Amino acid sequence: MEQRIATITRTTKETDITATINLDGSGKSNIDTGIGFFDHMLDGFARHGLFDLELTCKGDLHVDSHHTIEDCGIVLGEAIKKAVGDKKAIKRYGNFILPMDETLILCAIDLSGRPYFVSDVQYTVPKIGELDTEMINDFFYAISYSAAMNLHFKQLAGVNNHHIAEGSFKAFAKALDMATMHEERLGEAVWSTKGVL
Ligand SMILES: [Mn+2]
Repeated sequence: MEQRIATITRTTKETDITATINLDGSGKSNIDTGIGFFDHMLDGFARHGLFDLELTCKGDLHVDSHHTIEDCGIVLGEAIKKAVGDKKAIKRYGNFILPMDETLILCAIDLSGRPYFVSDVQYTVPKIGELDTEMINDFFYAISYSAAMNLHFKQLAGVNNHHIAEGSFKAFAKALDMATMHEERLGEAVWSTKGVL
């Protein structure tokens, strides 16, 4: 099987980011975004999706966290898109309902080639550690657009904001792992009536 590894580097006046993802990894990660809680979330994403992920970001955190988090989403989405490649023989759809104590988060993905993002996940505090909670949906929105995926989140339950955030990143990891898995019965085919995704 071809290696499904991709590296993306993106440099602007606001951020300098390099990300490498291996879709067929073992959950190893090396993350440094300058935002501790965000690193914790991306570490959980790699571990629970069994992706290997290296991501470093030098962002303008003296302004605020907006550029760093949004741009990390853009770059991670581009890396996922490149690593998935021609989408031959992948399951395409993935979903997971992830419990974390009182929290329950549903994530559903279609690697359709068409970006669309829907989420009703809500936070009741402005910050978790140094992460601005309003940026979490912006992060996933950026991924859905740059990876050209349809991405849905439903918050089925949740009180603790740390759990809601972590449940979302882990549910996304599990759903993406499922969507990127190979389906042997497809042979070399792409799972679409159109023949391409
Ligand atoms: Mn945690």
